[in-house]
Amino acid sequence: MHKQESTLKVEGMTCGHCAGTVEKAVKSLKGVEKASVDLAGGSLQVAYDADQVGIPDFKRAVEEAGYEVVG
Ligand SMILES: [Cu+2]
Repeated sequence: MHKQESTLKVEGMTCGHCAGTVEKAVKSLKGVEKASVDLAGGSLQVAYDADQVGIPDFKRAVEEAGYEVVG
């Protein structure tokens, strides 16, 4: 168990539905404790166990949901 928090910049989210879709996609990954989108800031904050999951997984999940991680 290696708890970590990261914030990613996500492009393409325009409303609460988008935010919910992104949160759900990332939360479904094993090892993710919390995923929350700041729609105004275009960012996604994730709390996770770095032994199980990491930024490349979040990036893939967001992109599969139809949005783009830009940083
Ligand atoms: Cu939307």
